[in-house]
Amino acid sequence: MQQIDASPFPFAFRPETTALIVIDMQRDFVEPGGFGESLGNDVSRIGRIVPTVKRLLEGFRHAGLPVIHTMECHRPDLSDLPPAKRGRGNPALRIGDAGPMGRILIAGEPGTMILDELAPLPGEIVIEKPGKGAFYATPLGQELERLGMRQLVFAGVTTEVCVQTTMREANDRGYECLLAEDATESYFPEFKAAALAMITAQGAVVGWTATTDRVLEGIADAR
Ligand code: TIU
Repeated sequence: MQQIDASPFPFAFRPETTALIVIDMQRDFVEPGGFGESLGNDVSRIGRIVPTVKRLLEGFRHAGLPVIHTMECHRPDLSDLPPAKRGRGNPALRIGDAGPMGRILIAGEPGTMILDELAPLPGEIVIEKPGKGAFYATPLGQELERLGMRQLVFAGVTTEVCVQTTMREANDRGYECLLAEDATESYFPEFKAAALAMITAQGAVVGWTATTDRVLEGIADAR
C-alpha cells in the first residue's frame, strides 16, 4: 500500500485500485444563468477551484489512473425528474425551462456541459445522473467493479450536496473515499467547512480529506 498525507490520518491506497471522480463541474453550477444561479446562489466562488481541479485531473491522467466525470442532468422529456425535485427551492427557472445557456440541467444542452477546461478526454467515463448521488439510477457501481476500484478520490461541486452524497453512497458500498479539499467548493463556505469536518470526524466515518498537493505527491510514483 502507498499513502497520502491526509486527515484524520494517512490514506492508504493501491494505485491500481484508485480512481478520481470529478463531480458535476458543469456550466450550470459555475456560470451565471444556469441552475446554480436559478436557485438563488452567488456562483462566482465556485469557479475559483477550476485550476486546482485541472491539476488534480492532469495528475491522475499522468499517473495512468482512471478518471470518471459525473454530470447532474435529466432527459429532455423529464421522465427521470421527480416532480418533487422540479418544484424544490422555488427557483427563478426550473429544471427543463429555457435559460440563457439552453434548457436548465437537460442532457445535451450547452449549460449542462462540463467546463471546457475540465472536459473529459476520449475514453474517460462520464456518468449522467438524475440525483445528487452518483450511484443512484446510474451504472457507476458496475463501472467501478469492472475496473476493480477500491479507493476513490473526489473533487467537484458542491461539497455538501452532490459530492458529500456521492461519498456517502460510496462509503456504504465499501469504497475508501478521500475528498481533495481545495478541489471542491460550495456556495456556502460554512457548509463546505462543516462537510469536511463531518466526513473526517469519528475516525474517518465517511472518509478522508487532503489537499491536492498531498494527493498529487501520493500518486506521483504510481506509474
Ligand atoms: N444546489 C447545490 O448546491 N448543488 C446541486 O444542486 N447539485 C450539485 O451539487 N452538483
